[in-house]
Formats: sequence, C-alpha cells, structure tokens
Amino acid sequence: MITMDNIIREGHPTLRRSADLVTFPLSAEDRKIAAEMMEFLSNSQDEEIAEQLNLRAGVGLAAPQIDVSKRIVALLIPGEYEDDPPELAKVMFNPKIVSHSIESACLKGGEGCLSVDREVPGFVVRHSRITVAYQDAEGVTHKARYKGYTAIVVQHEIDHLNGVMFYDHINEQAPFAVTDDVIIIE
Ligand code: FHF
Ligand code: ZN
Repeated sequence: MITMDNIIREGHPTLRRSADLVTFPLSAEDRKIAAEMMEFLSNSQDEEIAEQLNLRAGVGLAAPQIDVSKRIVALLIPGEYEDDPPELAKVMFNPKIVSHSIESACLKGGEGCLSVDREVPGFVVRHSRITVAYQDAEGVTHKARYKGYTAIVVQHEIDHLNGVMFYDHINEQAPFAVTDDVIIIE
C-alpha cells in the first residue's frame, strides 16, 4: 500500500528526471504500481482512511512521485457534488498532449503537490484545453479532450513525467500577474 512515506519530496532527483516509456504487455510489476497508485488516491479522499493513515488528499499521482521513473499517471477527480460519480477515474500509460488551446487558464487558488511540503503562492498558467493520447492497461491507444479543472490536473501530472514542478510555471517577479486573456478557474 502507498502511504505518504512512499512519496518523494522536492529535492529528490527522480522528480527532475524525464520518465521512461512504459512497454506492453504490461509487466505484473507495472500493473501493481498502477493499481496501488489508484488505491492511494481513493484512500486519500476517504476521510476515515486518510485520517488513519495520515494521507494528504490528492486528485492525481504520477509514478515518479513514488520514485518509479515510468510514464504512468493516476487520476481520481471527484464529481461536483458528494455522491456524484468521479469526473475522471483513470490510469494513463504514456500520456502525451497532442494538441492544446491557444487560450491559457489557471486555478484561482494556485496549485499544491504531494511532493511539495510548503505553500507556493501564485498562478500556475497552463493550457485551457488539451487533447491527450494515452494507452490503457491493455496497450490500447485512446485520445481524449479535457478542459477546465480536469485539464489543469492532467497537465500537472504529465509535467511530473517530464521533471517539471508546478512552481516552474509561476512568474517569480509577479506570481499573481496574468494577461487578461488567461481564464481564471474558480
Ligand atoms: C493534488 N490536492 O492532488 C493536490 C495537492 C492541480 O502530482 O487537489 O502532487 F483531494 C500530483 C478535491 C479537490 C479533492 C482537491 C493538481 C494537483 C495535484 C497531487 N486535492 C488536491 C481533493 C483535492 C496534487 N499531485 C494539494 C496535494
Ligand atoms: Zn504533483
């Protein structure tokens, strides 16, 4: 089971590496990693389990964050209201942004990261809409479009596969300065 002890923190070199492509058919090891990543997110969003295990709630997890330098991402984005089905519940292998909007967007409250134990204030400017190609556990390639909050989370996760941290996108001189064409997501 993955707990916070398995999550590496900023300063660890794996977080700055470009992760390796996953090969198919998936190894038993890679299948287990994917299942455990999804289990972590589910546990982290369960109030009781999260309290017992001292988990920080997460909506996404990239394999490099558990010191596995492979292109695997787990996403568990809750629905709008309690008891709604998740907005997105998926493990992606070898995800890649194949096209994106010209328009940019950022979360009003900035971003955090399970691998960063401090607040880093500022707008993390990203693509407003993205098309992602990825493989599922069977190696089948899919193409999906995301917008809004979901698009932001997916970009945060794909960044981890490329050694990029969310604060790399914050304007150091003016963390909350954006041009007026940037959509600010509440
Ligand atoms: C999170 N947590 O999941 C953040 C961190 C924008 O690479 O957003 O570091 F659990 C992955 C509802 C709303 C339920 C918010 C992408 C952030 C990705 C994980 N929590 C939440 C929730 C959350 C990171 N990460 C603050 C831990
Ligand atoms: Zn992160």
